Amino acid sequence: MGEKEILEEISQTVVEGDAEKTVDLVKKALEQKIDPLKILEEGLAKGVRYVGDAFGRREMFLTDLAMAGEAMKAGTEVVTPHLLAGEAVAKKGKLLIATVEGDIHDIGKSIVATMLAASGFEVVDLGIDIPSSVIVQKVGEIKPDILGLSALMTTTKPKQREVVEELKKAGLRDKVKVILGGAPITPEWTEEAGADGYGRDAVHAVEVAKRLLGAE
Ligand code: B12
Repeated sequence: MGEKEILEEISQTVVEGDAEKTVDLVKKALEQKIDPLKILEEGLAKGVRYVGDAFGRREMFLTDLAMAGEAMKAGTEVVTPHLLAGEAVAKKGKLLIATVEGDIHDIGKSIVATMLAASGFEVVDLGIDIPSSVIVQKVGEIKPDILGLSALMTTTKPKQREVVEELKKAGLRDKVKVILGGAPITPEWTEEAGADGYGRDAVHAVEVAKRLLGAE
């Protein structure tokens, strides 16, 4: 199987929600030395986004979404160690990352966390559904250079702005750069929320984080 076919097949098995088959194919792709990032974006994520869109059009159901999510997660677990296997990199800074309150989507956030760790950031991942007050408290404790906030739903993205506002109230806003991410996030929203940057995907997130710290 060529690269294109295998990536296509991975995305298809995610759509079908077949975690076992997805894992097998991901292993096969890695054996064939296909770029782990391509496996993530053009294989796994492509499949899960397809299901998300079909769910949005009510052509697929919550169980399909859940199964595709599980297949994506299983595949991601096989790929991520390979992202980290690159050569040693200089330490760049500390990143605190969380999915905002009310939101339990964690696949994209975890990929971003892994990519940033692979690029030399020290990463603290608070997890999912984290209240703004807890995030702000952790910023005070951990003193990260960058705070990453993930929100996958239009209903939870206002929480990103809430965190920025609470950082201001706590006198911490100028001590940390805030980057946003998640499917509904746009540059316009980033500005509206008062954040410093936004990452379209994990590769872009690394670029933006480095740029904000002035480290190339
Ligand atoms: C898988 C999935 C689920 C899984 C999540 C499993 C898990 N462990 O995460 C399950 C089944 C649990 C789920 C549940 C729900 N979901 Co859902 N889900 C999805 C789906 C299909 C894919 C998300 C995903 O993993 N994508 C793959 C990853 C790799 O991409 P990503 O998350 O976008 O992340 C990338 C970038 O955005 C960026 N990024 C992400 N985070 C960050 C953070 C930073 C700091 C940076 C810089 C970058 C960055 O980099 C990532 C890597 O490239 C999306 C569809 C979509 N288009 O997003 C719907 C979607 C987000 N879900 C949706 C809904 C409605 C729900 C539910 C409410 C359904 C329900 N009725 O119960 C619940 C919500 C529960 C809750 N309270 O959060 C809607 C949201 C609609 C809206 N209001 O905006 C969507 C858009 C589907 C749709 N079209 O309707 N979901």
